[in-house]
Amino acid sequence: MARKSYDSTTGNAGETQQRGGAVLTTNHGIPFSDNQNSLRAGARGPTLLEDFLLREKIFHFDHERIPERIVHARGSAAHGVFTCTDPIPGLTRASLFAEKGKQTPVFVRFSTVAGGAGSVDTPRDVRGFAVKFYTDQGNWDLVGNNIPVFFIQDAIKFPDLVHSVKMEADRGYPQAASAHDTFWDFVSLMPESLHTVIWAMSDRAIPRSLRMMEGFGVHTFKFVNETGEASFVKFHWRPVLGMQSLIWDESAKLQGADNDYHRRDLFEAIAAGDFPEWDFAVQVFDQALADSLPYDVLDPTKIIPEEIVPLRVIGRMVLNRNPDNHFAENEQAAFLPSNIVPGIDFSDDPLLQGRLFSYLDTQKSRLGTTNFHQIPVNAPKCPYANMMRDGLMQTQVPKGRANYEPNSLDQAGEDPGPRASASGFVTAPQEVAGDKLRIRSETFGDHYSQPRMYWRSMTENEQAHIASAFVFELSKVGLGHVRERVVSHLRVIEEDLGQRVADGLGIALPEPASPFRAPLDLAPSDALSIQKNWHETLKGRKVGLLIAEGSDKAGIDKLTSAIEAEGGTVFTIAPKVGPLKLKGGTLTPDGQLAGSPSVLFDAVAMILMPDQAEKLARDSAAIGFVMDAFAHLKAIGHCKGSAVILARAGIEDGEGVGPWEDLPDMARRRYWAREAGVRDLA
Ligand code: HDE
Repeated sequence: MARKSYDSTTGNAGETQQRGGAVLTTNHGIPFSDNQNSLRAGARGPTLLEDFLLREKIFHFDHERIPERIVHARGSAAHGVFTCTDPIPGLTRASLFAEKGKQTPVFVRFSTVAGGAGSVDTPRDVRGFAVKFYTDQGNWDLVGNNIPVFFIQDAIKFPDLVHSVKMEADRGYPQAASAHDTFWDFVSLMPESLHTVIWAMSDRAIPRSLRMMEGFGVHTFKFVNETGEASFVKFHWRPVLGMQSLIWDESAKLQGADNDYHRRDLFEAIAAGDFPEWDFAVQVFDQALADSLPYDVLDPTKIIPEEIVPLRVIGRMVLNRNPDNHFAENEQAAFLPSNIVPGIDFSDDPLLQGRLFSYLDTQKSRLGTTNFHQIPVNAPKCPYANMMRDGLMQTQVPKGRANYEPNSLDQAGEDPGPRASASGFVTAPQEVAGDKLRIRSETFGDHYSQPRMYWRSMTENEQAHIASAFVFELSKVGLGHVRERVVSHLRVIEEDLGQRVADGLGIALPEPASPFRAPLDLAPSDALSIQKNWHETLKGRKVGLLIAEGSDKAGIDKLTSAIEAEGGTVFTIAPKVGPLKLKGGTLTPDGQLAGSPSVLFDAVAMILMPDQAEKLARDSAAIGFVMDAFAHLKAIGHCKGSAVILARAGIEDGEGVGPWEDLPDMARRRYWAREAGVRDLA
């Protein structure tokens, strides 16, 4: 019989009650009768060791955390489906590309690289773009990034790169930032990093949304068809919403306004049925094409511009389901570049070759067992069987004696277990000969031509952002010789870039670095620019609408439906979050002004009565709301009454600033031409 006791959940004297549906039990199924009090000797006496309910609960809690990923610790994930739209059986026997309309489930994890699991979403950083295809021939993990090149050419440099960019070893900072001595010291001594560094200084490294990033397999891989013919292939993800990025000041402010900006954006979009989509494209080429290029296709610091090898779209990925549990799925997801399916093969890219070892190894230390493939998010969705047995946390119960192969147990009527099949994975035959050496091929020796090509492919604004990012990062570097060495490389990429960065830092232009190979003038590629490829759309864009007591409901409704009709969303903001009396009705705003700064939105609007606008014109949160929107080159729509707020902020009507009725059209873009007037860029 339950004893009378003080119920800590209601504050009343009463019997401990069972709430909710399922019965609360221990991990071994033993039902709890009281989840509020531990077992004591007397109402005010000591807790008893015997309390197995308490001990199991605390024991499990104490071990809730597992080691975070050494890189890419902070990630956001979703489930989805890949559909083949253009089958390519002539190129590969990979079953997921065999038929038009064939669907393959996927799990995708996006990540920042340098920060810890609890760090922020919007630092300047490369983003991971890891896709697990659960094909009917096993899992294929395409573990890529949102930047198509990498910092180093050989896996043996990876620990040095990562040590240099992570927080400095003695002081434990900075978190999630490359703007410090050790990173720039390392890259300035490793000119092979320059191509990726210039991408990382560009707007690619501050994406507006995970839904608006491109993804790349980075390395050259191989396709192998039914007859064993192999070709080279590079993999690309193209976001259907188009690429968008943040302004640097905006991304820094977002780190205070919403640490989870990208994670929330992805989760909310999927929850609202606004599913993010990517086209999947391949660049397929042969040895002759590879031989014709002035760089090596095995070098992961190089791209092949799509003007040279066009992209062929062969599929579409839709992310349509949020994880049910962050830990079980996102944290425990284990991606392995070595997970490859028949019809796809590795190239000899030395970075890829090193990755094939690293990821398998790291899962053992992170997930603690060789059986990590049994965790639901990692398990193949096709049947799998082999003779590997036992190990920590074996959750399967293999039957029979056949745990070795070959065996003849079938002759005794027993199940002999699985056998290798001729249709299984076959490595594409390739002649390999050479001396055993520790050497870097001379074909990997040009470190400046492609950064130069990237710089020349940018718009003026984009170039200014890159130069300013270098200035910002190097201004956080205390070691003068490191700053100078970086600028000495930038001069070789492009004199103008070196000069602008030196001027921005206020240092004399150092002697140029001496390249191993003189840089070439490769043709610029428009496909590399975000601004040149901007999709003018409201889809996926969010408008922050500032309202207050007495605002016109008809106007709010009209603006909201115009934005929503084109796939955008409206977030209403008021000085208080409680229900508001409006002219023509009531409305409960989505957010409070102080907690909803304009950095959270792609465009802003104000629909206010004159008296409320007067009041807000004395509130720095409202002034900051429009000032930041203006400085971040966003559209601002306003009513007559709210003009007083703009006047106080010193903002006049002009391109992208006008009546709220024009906002649906204005909100499709950023106003790059405004930038020179609001920011002193390098
Ligand atoms: Fe990774 N990388 N990496 N990496 N990487 C990891 O594996 C590593 C590289 C990438 O969401 C780790 O499970 C080495 C290139 C992504 O779970 C680790 C080298 C590219 C993710 C590891 C590289 C990537 C990782 C840490 C040089 C783009 C996150 C935790 C040889 C093509 C996957 C883990 C996820 C994660 C090692 C270089 C992308 C330690 C040794 C190049 C997206 O194994």
